[in-house]
Amino acid sequence: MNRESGHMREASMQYQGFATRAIHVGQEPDPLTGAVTVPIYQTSTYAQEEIGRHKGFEYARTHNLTRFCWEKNLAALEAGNDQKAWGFAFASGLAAIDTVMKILSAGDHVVAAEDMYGGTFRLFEKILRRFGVEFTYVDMTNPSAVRKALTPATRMVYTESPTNPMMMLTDITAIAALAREANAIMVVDNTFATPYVQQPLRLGADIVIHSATKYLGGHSDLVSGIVVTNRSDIAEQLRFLQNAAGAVPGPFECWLCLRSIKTLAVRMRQHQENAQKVAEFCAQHPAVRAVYYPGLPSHPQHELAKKQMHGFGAMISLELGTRDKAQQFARSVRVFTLAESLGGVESLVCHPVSMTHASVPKETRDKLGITEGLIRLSVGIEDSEDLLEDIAQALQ
Ligand code: P1T
Repeated sequence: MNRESGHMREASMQYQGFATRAIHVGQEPDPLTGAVTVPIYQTSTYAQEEIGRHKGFEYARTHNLTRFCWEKNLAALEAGNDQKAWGFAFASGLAAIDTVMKILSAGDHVVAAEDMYGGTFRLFEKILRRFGVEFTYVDMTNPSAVRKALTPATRMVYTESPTNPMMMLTDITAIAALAREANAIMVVDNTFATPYVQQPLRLGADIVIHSATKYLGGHSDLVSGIVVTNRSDIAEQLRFLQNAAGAVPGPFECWLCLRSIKTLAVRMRQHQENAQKVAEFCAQHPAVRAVYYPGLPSHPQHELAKKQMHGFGAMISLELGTRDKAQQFARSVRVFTLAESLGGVESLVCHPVSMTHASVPKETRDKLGITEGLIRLSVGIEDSEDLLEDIAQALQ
């Protein structure tokens, strides 16, 4: 019984399909009672038989079986059947990112995507820079810009794909090859895609990060994060850092994630079907100046999306022209809710400039197109007719 086996009994077979793995890996019935859901091990410590003799469980920051099951499950979804991988769960997406960055030391250099979640940028610039880590922000859609930014001190290349909020893609295979040449670790924040849509480790990345608060949790009722790597040397560092820095999630959050992951495949299919309809509807609407969605042929990286993604996700940004128009839209929607976050079953609308990307400098926002008129949609799994009708009346 340990974190490698994830649960008290190993599954005896390798599940081929994604949805089957999502439902069964790490979630085998409890051998003691037959419970088909993993128990919530709500304990901070474990009785030891005598000094130096215990069941492998000493203290819950280090050892918690509900968490181990969740970590094992997501590792299996990101890496597939043919690779060994290790998962590490955290108290939030940012706690996951913060812990991954603690692999670095003062003097190390990171090449990062210029378009990213504002909180990630804030962590890099306002905190990690003070500890002597250097960052260069580049257009990750352009491999030669990445190549130019690499220095002998570069130890990490960090990206999101699709990016938040402009839905730009990183050619993960190409950029991971550049990182490898430079002896740098390739990190992909896979929050917008989910492992159902994209598996960066299989494309050459070394580390995948998720804000599990989003699609993995899927119901807007938890805050959590998780990291997966297929490199044993990195897993060893992350295992040490997870315990030594201590930003672990509680067992209830892990249990909620285990509950939610069982429906990830069906949710993502519906999210994507709805998002494609919303994107196509908005693309032909005269009030919408631009639609940013990798599933539209007009997206500059549509071909790359078809190559490295299984579908196109369900995040869409719209340029409406002015703050007033964005405000009017946010006030008028009835099915969509104005809120930060994304990836829940309910549709949300967000105004990145004033909400998720307020900490990004104005000149960077202007360069990227994060304007006062930009709104971001997280398309939920309601009936698509209701979503289209809601958008139509709000754009009027
Ligand atoms: O909120 P937290 O669980 O800490 O996750 C941070 C985070 C990390 N990575 C990406 C790509 C994210 O989008 C986020 C959080 N994003 C939002 C809250 C948002 O509305 O964009």
